[in-house]
Amino acid sequence: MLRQALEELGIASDPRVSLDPKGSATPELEIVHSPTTGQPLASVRLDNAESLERAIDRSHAAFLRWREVPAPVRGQVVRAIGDEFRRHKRALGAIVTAEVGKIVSESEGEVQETIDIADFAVGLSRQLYGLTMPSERPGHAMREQWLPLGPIGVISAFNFPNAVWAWNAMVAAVCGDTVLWKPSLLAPLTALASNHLADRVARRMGCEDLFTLVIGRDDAVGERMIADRRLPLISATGSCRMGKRVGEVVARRLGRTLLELGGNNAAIVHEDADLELAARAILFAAVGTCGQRCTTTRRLIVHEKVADALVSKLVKAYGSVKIGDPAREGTLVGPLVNARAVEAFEHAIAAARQQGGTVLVGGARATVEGCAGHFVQPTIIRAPASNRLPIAQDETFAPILYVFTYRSAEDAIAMQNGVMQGLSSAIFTSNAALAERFLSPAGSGSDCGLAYVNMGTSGAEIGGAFGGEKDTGGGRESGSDSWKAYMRRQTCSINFSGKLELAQGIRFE
Ligand code: UN1
Repeated sequence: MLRQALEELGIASDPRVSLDPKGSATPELEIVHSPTTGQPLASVRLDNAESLERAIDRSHAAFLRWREVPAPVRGQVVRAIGDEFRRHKRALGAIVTAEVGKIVSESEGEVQETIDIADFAVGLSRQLYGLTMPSERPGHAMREQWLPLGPIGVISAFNFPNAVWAWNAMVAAVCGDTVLWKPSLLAPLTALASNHLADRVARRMGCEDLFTLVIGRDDAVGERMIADRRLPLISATGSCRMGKRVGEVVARRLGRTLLELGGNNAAIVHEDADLELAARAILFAAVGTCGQRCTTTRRLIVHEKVADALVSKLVKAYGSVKIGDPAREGTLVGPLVNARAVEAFEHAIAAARQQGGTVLVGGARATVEGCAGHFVQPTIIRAPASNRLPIAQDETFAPILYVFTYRSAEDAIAMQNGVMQGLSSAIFTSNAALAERFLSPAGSGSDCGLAYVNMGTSGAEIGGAFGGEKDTGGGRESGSDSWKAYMRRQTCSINFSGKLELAQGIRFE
């Protein structure tokens, strides 16, 4: 299946890849393991300081050519790339499933995000609007324009190995930028396939090196990449720890960052909510992708009057989700990505128990016949009556849902905001006033970048700006006016009066 998909996408014969991996990882070689079987799938030859240097040079040279191409013409290249992803959606989805263990429908959903953002970027290519503003001087004009920025460094995580690159790459491309991509070492095959698809379309249309891939370790490649002044923007997705490092190094050279880091997302369920709808939404948001989305619901904050009713619905639903091979139809929960993720899952559960939490369902590894990979049981843990459960302050990338109860909506909002991260949030209520309170224009409601009403915390559409506040990093990717992060702004003033006049009425004669 994997070989077939890699062949369809033209990378089975890539000299960097061997589908018959032998030995173990070295500084120059990474072994990709299947999260489902634990077995090695492929080895991938890694980049080093010299090949990174050449890659940045190529990307920079390509930028100088690409920025001269009119934006709507750049859009035509992105349109063709989107069509290529449409054609190969299934094959690319199969690689995502094999490499990171997402169920097929979610893997294909992720490729769909790529197709959608390509469509969005095509439209955007004719809408990179600047403003005009009235000048205070007669015979003068003022306007603002948006200019290409440079080669953009993109660092992506394993959990959205295709779509997060595309959010950056498709938008950056219409903005006139080139993209240098360092993917997670847990998902290099998806990166090779995605970059190859985009690159071959662009090449066919006469545009070389718009999309460049560097696969490497943090010390050899990552650190050098973020320190390099030729990359004016580093857009990084991953842990808060990684983002703080990127932020620090890039700030030292006064570069720009776009950071999309951890989340610790809560769903508030009020006493008047439709509990059936809430349970279904929370099930997908907490258990989907085996809890490995940055938007996963990790905390349930439920009104004490409906807590038992909702929790028993959830416990029942958790008991019936099918855990198994993510490539099989009917599976809803695939494996965690690796053994370390299983350890983190177990550590969080042990800590929660020690802190007085009660495991209501799950709480252990899961066994799947014929698959020796990293399976765990989706888990619900009820916080003690005091609501004190310090482990719930951490983002554990696993399907663990902590349950807290509340009496007043104000307390619920304060609890939802009471973590370091600020990515996604949700409220379930049939009370329009409470929903509006949650979204208050004063900013006193949810403090997150994403706020949902009667929907789960995950599954954003590409049309909105995606990202969050506080330790989530503050960056915005994808739709709305996120494109402005990939361009530089210039304020232009033009004197057509034939006379020199200074602003602010200054006379200098
Ligand atoms: C991520 O987990 O890094 O909103 C991205 C969502 C997806 C993207 C998640 N559209 O869940």
